[in-house]
Amino acid sequence: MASITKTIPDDFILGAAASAWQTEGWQGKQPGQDSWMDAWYKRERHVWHNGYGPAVATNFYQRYKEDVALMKQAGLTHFRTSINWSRFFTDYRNAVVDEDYATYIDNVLDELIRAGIEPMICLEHYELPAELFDNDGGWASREVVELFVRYVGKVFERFHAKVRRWYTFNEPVVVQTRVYLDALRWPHEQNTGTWMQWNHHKNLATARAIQLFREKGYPGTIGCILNPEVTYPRSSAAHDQKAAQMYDLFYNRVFLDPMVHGCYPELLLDTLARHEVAWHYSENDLAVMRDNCVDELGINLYYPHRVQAPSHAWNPETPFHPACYYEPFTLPGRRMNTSRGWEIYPQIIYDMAMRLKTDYRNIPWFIAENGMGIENEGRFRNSDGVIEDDYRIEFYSEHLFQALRAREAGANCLGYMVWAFTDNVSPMNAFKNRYGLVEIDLENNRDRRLKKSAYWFRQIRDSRVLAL
Ligand code: BGP
Repeated sequence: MASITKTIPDDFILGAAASAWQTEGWQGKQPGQDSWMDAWYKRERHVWHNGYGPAVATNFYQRYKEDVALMKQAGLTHFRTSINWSRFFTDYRNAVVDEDYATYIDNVLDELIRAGIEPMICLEHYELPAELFDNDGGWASREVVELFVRYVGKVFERFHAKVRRWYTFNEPVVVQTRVYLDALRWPHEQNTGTWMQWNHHKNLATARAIQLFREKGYPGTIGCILNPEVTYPRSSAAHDQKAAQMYDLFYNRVFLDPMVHGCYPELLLDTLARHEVAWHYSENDLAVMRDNCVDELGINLYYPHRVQAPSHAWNPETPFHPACYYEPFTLPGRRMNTSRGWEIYPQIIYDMAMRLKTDYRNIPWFIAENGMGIENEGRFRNSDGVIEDDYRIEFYSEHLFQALRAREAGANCLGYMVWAFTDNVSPMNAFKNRYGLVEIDLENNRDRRLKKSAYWFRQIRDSRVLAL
């Protein structure tokens, strides 16, 4: 059967992503350098996978040279990871840099550059220092904004000659949504005001980091990695449309609008005020945000979000939760990744691209994460020991196809990065779901082995042709 092909433009990024916390491990870490995720893993033993977790992770800290050689073999043009804020200082409040950790970052960057792979650096990806969460209330505190700006200032100063693409946060909406809207994690308190305060302080911290970056005249671009969920209403009926509009407002636009347009949507401000949600901002904050929008966005996309109008009326006596406007809808007959419980619907990439084109001034963006987590991948190992992950190749091909199609339709799509380069630690279940182009063999000294998808990646990078 004839296949459909697409040419991949020469300047199109073909990369893979990771984060410091999910790969580095605790080797060389000083007391007091836990991130809030480390602290959570220490408290909640159930999230470890057969005893494997962030303590050693993939041991990228000691094995980065091996991994960079594999990146070269797999043909990556770019590699995205983060710097671990919780390890960057031995004293966060006085900004005393941990020289060992800073030297390690320097070495990683040098190794990537020597291999011809461009580093893209995120400044926070699960790495808020535990102390600032436990003692200061995390991003509810204005002090944390100041400490973050000081941290990024030190990072820019040190590494600006080696990095041309910076991102303030990875998925800034997620943590406070799990903690303060869904009350799934400590302190198990539902509080929409605290949730909005975290959002605001992360928006402000992004604008302040951008302001600093530009004032100092550092070369390159700065943005943020967002995970807007493409939200589809169950039907075209007005009440379902409204449900999708409100989910989009509270989950997506709360970051997209300030970062790209420099202001919060009126509807968001009005809705929060109407429900008497307590959060604070100053006119000066809004001015800084207005004047310091992102250069580009990374977009993490995995699955669609489907909603319908709520089936029960909201009880006005209970604290306000945005879910009073929507509830999840399950599409009958949907395609699923059953390991992760996520619907597979590649059209999300095209639909998001068109949204960014029309509603967000066609800002430059790239797919910063897209991937498939699978349990027990060892069952797909062939007689040569290689995991034959054809399901992942199919998943990547279908999603990359939509990104290329969107680019042909005028979207400002700079590239496509898979999650993840190697298998790594997932916050909810450590190593249970494997995402990598490269296997980490936990039972055998964490040996690395390219999966079939890594050979596929190399082949499309060399040919610059994608065949479906
Ligand atoms: C994204 C995160 C990644 C990664 C991925 C896979 O939302 O940015 O850090 O973990 O999801 O999800 P999970 O690890 O929960 O399976």
